[in-house]
Amino acid sequence: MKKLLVVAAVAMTTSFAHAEAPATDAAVETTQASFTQIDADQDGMISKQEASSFSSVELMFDNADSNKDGTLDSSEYEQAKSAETTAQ
Ligand SMILES: [Ca+2]
Ligand SMILES: [Ca+2]
Repeated sequence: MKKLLVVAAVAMTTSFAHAEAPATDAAVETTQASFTQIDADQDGMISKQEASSFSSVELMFDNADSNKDGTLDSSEYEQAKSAETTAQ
């Protein structure tokens, strides 16, 4: 009976030793999506529909669309992004 306890104890410590190391979550900066990330169909323009997947982009969309053609090109996007970070 005593032997069985020892075996059980050894089995327990072994399983603890093999416990997985905590997975390190790669800290991904999600605050600013890149233009190519937002441009889902890769046509070089961010449509309002594409922007709607990114709330931060959707919010600034109308302001960012300086030529009011309903889409953002990369320069409009970059400009709006830098304007946003320099604001306040
Ligand atoms: Ca697009
Ligand atoms: Ca535009």
